[in-house]
Amino acid sequence: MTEVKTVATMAIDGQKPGTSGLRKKTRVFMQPNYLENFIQSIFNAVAEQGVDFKESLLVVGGDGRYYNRTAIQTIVKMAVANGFAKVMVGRGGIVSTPAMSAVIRRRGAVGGIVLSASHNPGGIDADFGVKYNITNGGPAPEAVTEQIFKQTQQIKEYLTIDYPNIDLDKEASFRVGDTEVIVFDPVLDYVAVMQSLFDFAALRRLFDSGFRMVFDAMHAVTGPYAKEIFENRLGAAVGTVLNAIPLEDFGGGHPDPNQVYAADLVARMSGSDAPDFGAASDGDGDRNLILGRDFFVTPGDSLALIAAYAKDAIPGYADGLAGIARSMPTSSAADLVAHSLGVPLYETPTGWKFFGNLMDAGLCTICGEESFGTGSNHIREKDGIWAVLCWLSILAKTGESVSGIVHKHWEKFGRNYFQRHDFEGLEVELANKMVNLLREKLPSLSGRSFAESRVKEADDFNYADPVDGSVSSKQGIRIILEDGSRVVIRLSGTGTEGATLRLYLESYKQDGGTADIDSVLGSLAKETLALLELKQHCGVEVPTVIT
Ligand code: VG1
Ligand code: CO
Repeated sequence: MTEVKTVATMAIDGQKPGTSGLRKKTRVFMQPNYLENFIQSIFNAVAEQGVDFKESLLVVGGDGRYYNRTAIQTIVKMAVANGFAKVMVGRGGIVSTPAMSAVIRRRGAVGGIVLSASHNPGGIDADFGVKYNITNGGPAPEAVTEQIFKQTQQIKEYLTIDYPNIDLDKEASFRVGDTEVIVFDPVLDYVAVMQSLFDFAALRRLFDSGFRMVFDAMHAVTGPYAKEIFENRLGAAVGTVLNAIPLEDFGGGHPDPNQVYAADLVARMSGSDAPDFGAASDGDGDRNLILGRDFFVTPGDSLALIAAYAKDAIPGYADGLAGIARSMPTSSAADLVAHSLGVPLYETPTGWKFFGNLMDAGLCTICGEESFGTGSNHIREKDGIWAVLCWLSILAKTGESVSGIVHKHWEKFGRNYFQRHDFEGLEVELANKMVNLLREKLPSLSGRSFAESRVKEADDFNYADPVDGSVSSKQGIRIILEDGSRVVIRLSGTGTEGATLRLYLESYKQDGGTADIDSVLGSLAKETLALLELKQHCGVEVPTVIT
């Protein structure tokens, strides 16, 4: 039964990983050999690096979406056939992205496979995804995803075994051929990492004092983690965690924790009887939304505030920060904090894979992206529950409200007004053509008047990794104005249908932060759309989502 079977296959087009793994429609992944080809290509790329599977542990899990369980069974059989010494599988197939990173690091795994399309909806007619994380626990960097892609183009066969499906719902350890298969509870590994960073006793006292919170797990992966940490360990009231049971279609929702898709939570956080604090996480548990009573904290401000308070409010960072990193489109609020702390600030392309080298080299401690991602060097992924624990620690330490803390910060540092406008469902060719035309215009923009100021610089962001020197080009068009305002324009690399244009708008003011954001950023948005000729090229002019 455990005899290795070599199955002939043929290369399938389009298996190129994007910003975060390979994401496609679920039905695409369900086509014959589609998943198998990609998994074998990952194994082939890892083997090419000289890894001996006979000595190696592989971790497998996903966010619980439709096809998760089927895919896990396929992967376990392929891992056995490929000769891994050990395969660890999350119970119920549920492993959040940050927990995967923690488990890989704590258990010394060679890597892990996360089955998730993150914040994209789930279901047979929605999205599925596969992401490979390397030995440091982080998403495979571009050099590795390129190798995987190369393998997908030349694959001729994959290895598997004929074997009954394993029981995913019972913790157990058993042998399949020469491989030890372990079904384990990843919540415990994750909780241990959180306990090593945060003062759980102090957070318990916060809840004992009557502090009220709601956490929306959006029927995605964080439910079991959040229940264990907030309700069981920290004593938050039972019912604090909403939508705690992971569902294959996320209850029909869009597990993207922002003001648009977490509208129910935003409504619960409004009015004078609202809880003190609200938070949510996405499909695979790496993003976070932070809300106060009638108050939304932008991810850029959240990153800046966590960095500013970490040393005093969180024991895991008592020695201070080595540096802060943010993706290029993220607001510069964190830069001001880095400056005041006297630590370096690194600006990377979009995608968490670019932070790994910086953290491995000890150059930065805390990282963040405007797309509701924040994290630190405790693992190598962004971490939704970690961000919530950071905020709870800040609230416990200061005894102030969420909005009070943010307003104080704006008084001291000024405010980086920031919004992202997404235009989804554009035709790929038209969107590419439009962005290419803008790229051609860039050299002629400098000096031209733009949104009540003038263009100081316009370029396409190129990144040279300070650790290994690798270069990533065309990572987003930047238009920087003389008054310090900025627009970034790029196309999404995580979608599964059409193209999504993202406009990132930022304007800095030392005004205590009280201006109306739409009036601050309005002309910047308008002029950028005119410059892009979005309406002429793509036939739309109103964003589908504003965050
Ligand atoms: C988006 C975000 C990016 C994030 C990526 C993965 O990518 O902009 O900041 O790292 O999603 O997050 P893109 O290419 O669509 O802009 V997740 O939580 O979807 O793994
Ligand atoms: Co995610």
